[in-house]
Amino acid sequence: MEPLNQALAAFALRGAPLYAGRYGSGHINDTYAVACDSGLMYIVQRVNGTVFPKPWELMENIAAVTAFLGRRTADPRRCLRLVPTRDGGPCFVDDQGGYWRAFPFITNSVCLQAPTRPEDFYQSGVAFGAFQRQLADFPAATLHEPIPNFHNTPDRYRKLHQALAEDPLGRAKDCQAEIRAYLDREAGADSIVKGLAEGALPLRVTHNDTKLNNVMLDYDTHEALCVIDLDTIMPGSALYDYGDSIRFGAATAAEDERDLGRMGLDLELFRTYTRGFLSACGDSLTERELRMLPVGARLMTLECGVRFLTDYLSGDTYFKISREGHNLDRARTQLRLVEDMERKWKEMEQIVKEVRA
Ligand code: ADP
Ligand code: GN1
Ligand code: MG
Repeated sequence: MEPLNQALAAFALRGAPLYAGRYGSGHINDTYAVACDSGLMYIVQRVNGTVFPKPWELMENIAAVTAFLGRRTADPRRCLRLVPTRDGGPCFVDDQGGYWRAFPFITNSVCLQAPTRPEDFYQSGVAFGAFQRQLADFPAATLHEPIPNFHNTPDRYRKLHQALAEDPLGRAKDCQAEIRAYLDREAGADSIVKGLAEGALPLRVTHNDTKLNNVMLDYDTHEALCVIDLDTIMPGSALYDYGDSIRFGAATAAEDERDLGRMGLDLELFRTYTRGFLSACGDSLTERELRMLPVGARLMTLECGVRFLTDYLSGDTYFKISREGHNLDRARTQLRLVEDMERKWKEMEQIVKEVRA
């Protein structure tokens, strides 16, 4: 039997499946929408075993977090739930070793690739803020790390130094100015990791892929319903999730824009997201976390740039590229964004203050 059909038979779906088709525009997993004769719909997904070499760890994370959220949220549209297998397990392994999971389809919802208006970005802040608040007393240290050291910025710098030392394709000579600019910013890049290690920042559940397309909104009102795509949940800092949303969503240009003059921080979008995020979780963050929100935005941008530069120097082995120098272009936009944040630092701090007031 085809792995998909094995999976459809394995999960405790209500009714017999009438239809199963590829669904959505995720880049990682194989996602199917399934319609049953009961009238119910499901999402059935095969986990990408290359990106996630230990899928059982990631499934244990998802099972623990969704069970915890489910106990706090009665509305099924406001929290992702796992459909168990017929023998009560959280996932199914097909005869080729593929890991599958199933979720009830979130009805009357939409998942946007880009905001249709600033309010959509606000609502994604509400969704990720609510996720933080609801998980504030989850024992984060019990979670696995599907990708170890994911947001360990000093470790990302260590990898950059290694790539520079090896320089396998002789590319370092083409980007001396960028290398210098990134290395100039290495001091202080440990502020979140250090804060976590010293206990000054609390260890929390982090999502780690806080883009708009991992949030379900109500189809009619575009109001936030819930966060999806829980593959990269790990223990970490709330500043990671907030920071990465700003890096991606409050930038004035795409991550791979070649015209660097177009890249910068949109302070109004920064305010919009911060308002949404804090409206949902402001009271569960500590004073230090709140003060460090701009630090989170800058460090996540810096770190992502370091990763792009490292991948460029190493021969583009991690991030998919579709043109020569694609990763260097990305490293350049991130640097531009960091520089613009440094220029607008006082305004960023002021906006956080105003939103908190
Ligand atoms: P990927 O890791 O590949 O991005 P996602 O878990 O984000 O996978 O799912 C891919 C797409 O499937 C989402 O962008 C969304 O459109 C849709 N989707 C996922 N889960 C649900 C759900 N429970 N209800 C409705 N749509 C969903
Ligand atoms: C990757 O797969 P995608 O595009 O959602 C990366 C993120 C980076 C992002 C940069 C698992 O995310 O950490 O911020 O690219 N995800 C992983 O575009 O490495
Ligand atoms: Mg996704």
